[in-house]
Amino acid sequence: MAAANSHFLDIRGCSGHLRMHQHSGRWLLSEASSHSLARTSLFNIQSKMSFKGLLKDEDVAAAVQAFAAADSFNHTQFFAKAGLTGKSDDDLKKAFYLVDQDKSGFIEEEELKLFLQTFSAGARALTDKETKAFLKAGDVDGDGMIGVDEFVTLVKA
Ligand SMILES: [Ca+2]
Repeated sequence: MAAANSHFLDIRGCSGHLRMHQHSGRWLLSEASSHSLARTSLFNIQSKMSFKGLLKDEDVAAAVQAFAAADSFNHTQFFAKAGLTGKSDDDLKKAFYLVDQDKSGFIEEEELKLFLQTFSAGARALTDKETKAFLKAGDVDGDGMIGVDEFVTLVKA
C-alpha cells in the first residue's frame, strides 16, 4: 500500500479518497476528498467487505430495493428479507458493529438514519419519521441509542 520511502498512505475506495500521514509513529488523517468523509469513508469500505461473509448479496440487494420509497421502511421486514432474522447472536453482533460505524458501542440516531447505506452504498437515507420509529422500536432503555443487546433483541423479536 504505502511506498517504502513514503510517509503517506493513500486509500482510494468508492466512498472517496483519504490521505493519511505518519506522525510520531501514528497514522493520522491529513486530507480527504469527495463526500463528507470523516466518520464514514473508511468504515464503509470495511462494512461492505464484512457483510459479504454474513449475508447473501442478492438478499441484501432485494431488501434494500424493497424499501426504496421514502417512508416505506419496516425494520422487521428488512431484517427478514436481508437474511438477518434467524442468525445467531454472534452474527447479529457482527452486523451491529458494522452499523455502528464509529465503533462507539451504540447505534446513534445519525447512524440509524444511514442504516440502509451500511448495507448498500447507493441506498437512500431513512427519513426522520422512519429513523425515529426505528429508534423507538429498538431503544428499550430509552437512552436515545440502540445498544448491541437491544439490536439483537430487536432483530429476533
Ligand atoms: Ca455509534
